[in-house]
Amino acid sequence: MSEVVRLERHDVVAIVTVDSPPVNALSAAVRGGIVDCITRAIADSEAKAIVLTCAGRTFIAGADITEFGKPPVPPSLHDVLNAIESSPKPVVAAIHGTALGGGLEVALACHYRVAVKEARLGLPEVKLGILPGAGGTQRLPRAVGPELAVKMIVGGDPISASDALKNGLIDEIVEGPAAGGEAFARKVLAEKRPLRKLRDDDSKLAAAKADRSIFTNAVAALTKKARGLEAPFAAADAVGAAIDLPFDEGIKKERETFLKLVASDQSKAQRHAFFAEREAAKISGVPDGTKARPVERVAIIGAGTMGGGIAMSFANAGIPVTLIETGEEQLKRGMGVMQKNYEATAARGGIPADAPAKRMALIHGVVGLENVKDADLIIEAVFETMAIKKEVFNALDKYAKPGAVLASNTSYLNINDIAKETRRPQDVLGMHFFSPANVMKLCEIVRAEKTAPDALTTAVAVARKIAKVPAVVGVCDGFVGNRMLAQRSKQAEKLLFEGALPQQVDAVVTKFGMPMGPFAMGDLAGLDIGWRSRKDRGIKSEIADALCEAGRFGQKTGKGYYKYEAGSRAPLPDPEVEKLIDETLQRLGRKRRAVSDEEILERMMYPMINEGAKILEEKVAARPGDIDVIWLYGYGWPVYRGGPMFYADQVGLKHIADRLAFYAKETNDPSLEPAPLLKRLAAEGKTFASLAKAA
Ligand code: TC6
Repeated sequence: MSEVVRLERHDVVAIVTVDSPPVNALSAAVRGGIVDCITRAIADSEAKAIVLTCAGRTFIAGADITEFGKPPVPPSLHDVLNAIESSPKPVVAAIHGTALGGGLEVALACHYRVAVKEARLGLPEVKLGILPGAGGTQRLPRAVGPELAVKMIVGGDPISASDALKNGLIDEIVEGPAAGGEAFARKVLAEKRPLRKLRDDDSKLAAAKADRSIFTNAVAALTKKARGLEAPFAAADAVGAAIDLPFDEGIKKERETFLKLVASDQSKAQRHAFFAEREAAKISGVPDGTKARPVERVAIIGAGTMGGGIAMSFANAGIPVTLIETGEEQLKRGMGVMQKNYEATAARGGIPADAPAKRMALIHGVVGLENVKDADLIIEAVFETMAIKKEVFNALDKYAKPGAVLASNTSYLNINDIAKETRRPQDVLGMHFFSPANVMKLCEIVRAEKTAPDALTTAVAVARKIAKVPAVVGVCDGFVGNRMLAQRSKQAEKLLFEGALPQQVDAVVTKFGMPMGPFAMGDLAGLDIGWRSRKDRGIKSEIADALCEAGRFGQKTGKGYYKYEAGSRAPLPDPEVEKLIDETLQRLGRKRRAVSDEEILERMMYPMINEGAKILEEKVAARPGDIDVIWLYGYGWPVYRGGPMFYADQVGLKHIADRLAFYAKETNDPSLEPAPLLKRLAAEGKTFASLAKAA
């Protein structure tokens, strides 16, 4: 039987090693193993000091999240910490990889901490909708002071080993974790250093005790962006308790808040998002062990908004790219936009001052498609017209080296048709980035009919390498995200015909937690694009057409569904729009009715969920969690609502199916009829999540 925690002794130093892949999470077995080994090391009269270290790729990366919500199994994490902290022999944590959450809390209970220089240390619990529940909110402020503690606990981002050393979180940077930890333990013994217990050391709290603004200012800066989230505020309160209360009372408060948060809907949603993101990286239907093709050189075709954003994503990850344009003029313009973009970010303090030059040096701009010849991955980001895409892929077939993965960034077009332009359809797939591509994390990886498994694996691996969140989807109009969004847009427009105003619809959607409503989004994207395309197709949309005929193209003309003051992007409701809507409805012989916020919310969300059900049935998405990931990372769906399919399960599928059937009848709209899969699950009292479990 393989032991998840083992004990050995190198003369006077006992070494406790956690060995529980993949990330040494604190499962019941690991907790039990640590308590057992620490107890045995204390009992071993030969051992004078103890090192706690980990095998594999990382130090303990946290509590075992899969155990949350299940009945607790002893020993608790508090029992583990007590066993360590109360040890009469010094315990040294030796850290490599990531010491996160409960992992860092274990280290904080040790008397000393050392880490290798690549290590990262953090308390990311807020990202799971909880707070550090094993003393982290009380010990970390005592280790590094409340200001940095707030930053780490309320913000949730880890810090580097060198910052940890600078701020007193670790005692030394070492070469290798186990050997370094052992050497440090010998030093502690030789120098007869005392047992340092953070619980007993309030020295770093003194400044904030005297001037609470140190703490409140740090909290204000971090909670600004936490709209709708419960955990960051609760975490801030818990750190406040470290300043205001004795240690044991602070721990009690932390524990109470932890138990409340871990049972909350928000935390369930955020934990779902964590696992859904990791599941999404696993491609269904691809044989186990399928290896990604090596990608050393990347070429991007088109230096427009999308191509430039994609190139920046690679440069941000330190990967050189060749950016190809058809002419010097276009190339110069594209390179200029990226340069300006980087400079603006640096001026805001978002990246170091020398980053723009360093990153631009990684983007090699050239003219001519023949420059793709050395690339292992080629991403096409030219105009969204099938004829042009076909032309490009035709040429790529001629110039690209054998085995190169050929990706299109199309957001709607049929990848099967694009692949047919080449003699290597097995190498062709979609990599649909979202605008602005250097910021948005989602990448829909589109699997075409003939895409080879290893081409898909390559695209997923590359996306992760440039810090994107990949989700594999099938071919259909708009793929997953935009196909669902189209249903929402359709209902948004219909609501205006029935009596709602743009600001009412948008307010309901933003109150739900989306960053923007459909009309503000339309103004941002520009209303003229849709207008032209409707004209080409001979389609009418009276209100949107009337706006465009009045020269209201959105933000770029200072007015659209809203008006905008010069230099501002803040949408302001405009009585002229209301008048224009009234006139249009009168002309069409329609009467405005009062539309409730509840109806707006249901008609914004449920049709998208219905489309999601169709997408699952057609197997365009493999799992409901993949759809959630797409909405979380591509459209700003609030993480505390877990994604549309998770949200649907919370609301109840029967309710959603009933309401859709109701609206289909009420508004005479057959597209709102519940999808067969939704109907079936609703009738069986099941959830979308049950499909993932059955798969
Ligand atoms: C906490 O500690 C609270 C304490 C209070 C208690 C009172 N549990 O991300 P990867 C799995 S809260 C269970 O692909 P990487 C993951 O699902 C926790 N499983 O790897 C995946 O499984 P799969 C605070 C976990 O190298 C596999 O490990 N800690 C956990 O890109 C590999 O994961 C955190 O929030 C876990 N805690 O990144 C840290 N962590 O292979 C969460 C990972 O079956 N973890 N798995 O799909 C991370 O941020 C990253 O996993 C990483 C490694 C940076 C540790």
